[in-house]
Amino acid sequence: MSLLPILEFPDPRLRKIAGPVSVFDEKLEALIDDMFETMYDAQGIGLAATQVDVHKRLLVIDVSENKDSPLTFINPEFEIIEDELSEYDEGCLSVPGFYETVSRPQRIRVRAQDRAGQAFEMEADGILAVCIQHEIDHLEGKLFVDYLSSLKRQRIRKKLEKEHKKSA
Ligand code: GNR
Ligand code: NI
Repeated sequence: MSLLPILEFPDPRLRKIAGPVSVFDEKLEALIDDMFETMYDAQGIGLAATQVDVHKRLLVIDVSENKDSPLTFINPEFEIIEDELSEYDEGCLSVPGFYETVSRPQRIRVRAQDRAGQAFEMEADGILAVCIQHEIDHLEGKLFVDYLSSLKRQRIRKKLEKEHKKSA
């Protein structure tokens, strides 16, 4: 297994739209394992393939306290069950150090495939619903900063660009 580098905003590769996963093979299994290792190492609750510069519709999540409930979603789609929005302070491994409130539908139904290609369906609310929507946004090239004012987004971009120059 290996840790994968995580792209950071405003890297233009985070804006690519991911394509469907059609082959369920050992290479995919290895990528999923590396994504979990990378997510746990970074102490994240989710990671989309886009963030590790793989533009395929694949994400991993673990919102459990003990980090013992890994969930893999391949080719995920969701529908809103409850139109009501709820607010959550979101962060992102691709926007390190920044947390801002985002409103999203609070209950969703997700359809996806697991690592064996088997289709499944589940309902989600709370932090899991937030995380799934945040990750599916990544697959569409979208980041949580896109929900903020352009002023806030620009401030975050400038601070991160400065950080990137320092460490370059
Ligand atoms: O680790 C993460 N925490 C988080 C907190 C609130 C809302 C969403 C998230 S997802 C984030 C990991 C990440 O960047 N996934 O794309
Ligand atoms: Ni993110």
